[in-house]
Amino acid sequence: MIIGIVCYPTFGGSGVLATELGIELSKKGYEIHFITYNQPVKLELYSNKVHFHEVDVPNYPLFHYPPYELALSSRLVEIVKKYKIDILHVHYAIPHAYAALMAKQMLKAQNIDVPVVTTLHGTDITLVGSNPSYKTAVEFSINNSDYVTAVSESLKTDTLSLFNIDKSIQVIPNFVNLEKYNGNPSKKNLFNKNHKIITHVSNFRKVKRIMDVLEIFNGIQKQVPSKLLMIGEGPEKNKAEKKARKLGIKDKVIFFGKSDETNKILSFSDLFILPSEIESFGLSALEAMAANVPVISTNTGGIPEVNIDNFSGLMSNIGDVEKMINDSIMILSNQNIMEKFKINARKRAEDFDVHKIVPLYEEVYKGLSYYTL
Ligand code: GMT
Repeated sequence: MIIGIVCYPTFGGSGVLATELGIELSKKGYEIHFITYNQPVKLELYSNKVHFHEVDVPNYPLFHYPPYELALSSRLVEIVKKYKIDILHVHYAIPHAYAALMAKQMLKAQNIDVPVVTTLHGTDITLVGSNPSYKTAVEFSINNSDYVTAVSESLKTDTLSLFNIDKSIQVIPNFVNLEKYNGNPSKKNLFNKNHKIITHVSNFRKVKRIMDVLEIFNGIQKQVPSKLLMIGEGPEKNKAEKKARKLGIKDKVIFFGKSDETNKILSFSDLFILPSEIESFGLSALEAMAANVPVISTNTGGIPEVNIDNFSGLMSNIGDVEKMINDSIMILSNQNIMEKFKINARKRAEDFDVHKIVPLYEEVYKGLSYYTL
């Protein structure tokens, strides 16, 4: 089967998931074509089963906003015809589902029928998609996709409550490749052996509550010698650097920037912090758990479907920094408790093993294949 994947080529969870999905499908013999504006960051074109097609958006002085959807839909038509794509799988509704449906219409006019699978990831629904400026188009895109999946029950519920949806939505959770997380903890030598390593990975947007990460770490380091590794880039980063200075913990906080080696950093981490305000799934928490790292998180959105309270980590209400400090100290200061959480974290991550979840997408593709020529 030949599958076209449309995604954001960035470090964001939806792009990472889509890229890993394409790579995994290619290993199973599918021919995969990524169609997006840059080569996805995690994509190595190591196989003749994986192809990347760039979407070029020519600029023109008249355009205040370069029309990416237009360029993407034209490129999709071209690629579907040229490579005889059987299925288009688009990740993140805005604008990918919309562009794919336009492409589908254009192809229909040429007697080519290509099914569109849309996977909803989170902010395309909860934050951006439900904005009145986009809502009508997002609703149309969901209702007119051939198949719709969401990464958590929570996101499915949000979608059904925020939009008028007459399409059924299947929950297919995100997955993790556990083999990538059999790291080498000796890397801990990079830091003082007596220091615990606390890690946070995100795109540093407001919804991630980066200031809470720093407050929590500030509380922890007063009682447990530790370092905080902040991985990622985004609008809140400058503010976070200032806050670390203000709290007097600048020397204990390391801002790594973007990294495609989070698996290695997680392999020598002791605790992962995710105090998000909105989180449809929390792929970064799952990756931490795969690396045997317990998760201190909020109980918002889809996080409770991933992190099990008092098993793989501990959960708090949004903004309950005090509880998150106390929970962290409780885990970090008792070796036996920490070991138990570490083992449980990995055990829970195994429920989301790539080999369990990818077949669910394959079932979806096979169910739609009667459409193909
Ligand atoms: O978290 C972000 O802001 C990035 C965003 C994305 O689309 O890349 O992540 C969303 O999709 C991820 C993959 O499905 C989920 O793990 C994240 O929870 C979700 N983010 C939010 O809901 C805020």
